[in-house]
Amino acid sequence: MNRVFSGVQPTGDIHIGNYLGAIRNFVKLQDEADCFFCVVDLHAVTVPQDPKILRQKTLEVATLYFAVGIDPQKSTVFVQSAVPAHAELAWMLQCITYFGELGRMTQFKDKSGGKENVSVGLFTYPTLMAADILLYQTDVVPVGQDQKQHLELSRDLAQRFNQRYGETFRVPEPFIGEIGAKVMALDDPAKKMSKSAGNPNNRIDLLDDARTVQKKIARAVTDSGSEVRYAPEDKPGIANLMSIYSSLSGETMVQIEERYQGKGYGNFKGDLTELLNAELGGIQSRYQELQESGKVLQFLEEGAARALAVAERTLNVVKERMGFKYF
Ligand code: AQP
Repeated sequence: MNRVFSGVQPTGDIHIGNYLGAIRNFVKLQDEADCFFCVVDLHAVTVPQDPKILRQKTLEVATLYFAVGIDPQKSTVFVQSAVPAHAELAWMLQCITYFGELGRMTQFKDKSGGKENVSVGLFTYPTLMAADILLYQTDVVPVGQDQKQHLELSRDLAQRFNQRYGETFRVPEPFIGEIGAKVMALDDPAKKMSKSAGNPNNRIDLLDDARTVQKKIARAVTDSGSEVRYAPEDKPGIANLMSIYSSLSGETMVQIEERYQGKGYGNFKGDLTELLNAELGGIQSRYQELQESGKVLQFLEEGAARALAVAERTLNVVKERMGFKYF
């Protein structure tokens, strides 16, 4: 059985980009693979966080994992900081990662914005991500398009370590869905939808209520004209909304174009709002039930125990190979 690993940062409100690009695929994979899904709170502190809010957001992401359909009996769900092996392996991998490799990471360039006073953690974050993945001898990593470059580094580091110290890590493959792999911002379709964007109209959050969704879709940037046509170059705003529509309805772009021929943006946006609210409504009621059940911490504790056992096995081999084993 294939091993799957992926994670989400508790850095803000989880949006439909995180859902359509990554989390929804987690649910599908859990029936065919041995899955490990993590809330990567150590990654979150690469930028300043209020500890109370971080804890609250970590539990929120975990609850959302279960609310979208990740089953704690089928998948191992846990919080990264509960398994110390992640930070330990990250250090060892940092020592075989080149400065130039990390300097080329586009996400670091975007997030640091060329400033000097960003944390070293933000720079080395892709190495921690490699440790997360390699610890579990992962075959497949379901991620959105934006994580492709980081995943390539994980593959390079696995191969480099194996070459220097002997076969130790499985070399992971990305799993990037065809539709929804890069959901763009509603207020600026040139940028990706993002938790940390200042303007909340950038995104639809999984916990947005129906009225908020309606307002955000109504305000979403479209393009001049009124034709619902999939043309990412000429009509990036409407193309992005069509991708979201297609991810939710399963219809192709041609089917959507046919359905809205001569009907204009208003009709299309109204139906998209309904599709979104139907999907989010189900997630939100399960979220509510899970919160009331008080079971999330118990699921996370059980998940951490399972993750710890697997991670320790890999870490022990790594220590032996690197000359860190004495007793
Ligand atoms: N816009 C997106 N479209 C499709 N997939 C996306 N992902 C993120 N944004 C989009 C995927 O969601 C998973 C979890 O993301 P993350 O928490 O690791 O952080 P990120 O990639 O940096 O996402 P954000 O939302 O932009 O968060 P912030 O603002 O905190 O950096 C990943 O698989 C990612 O590919």
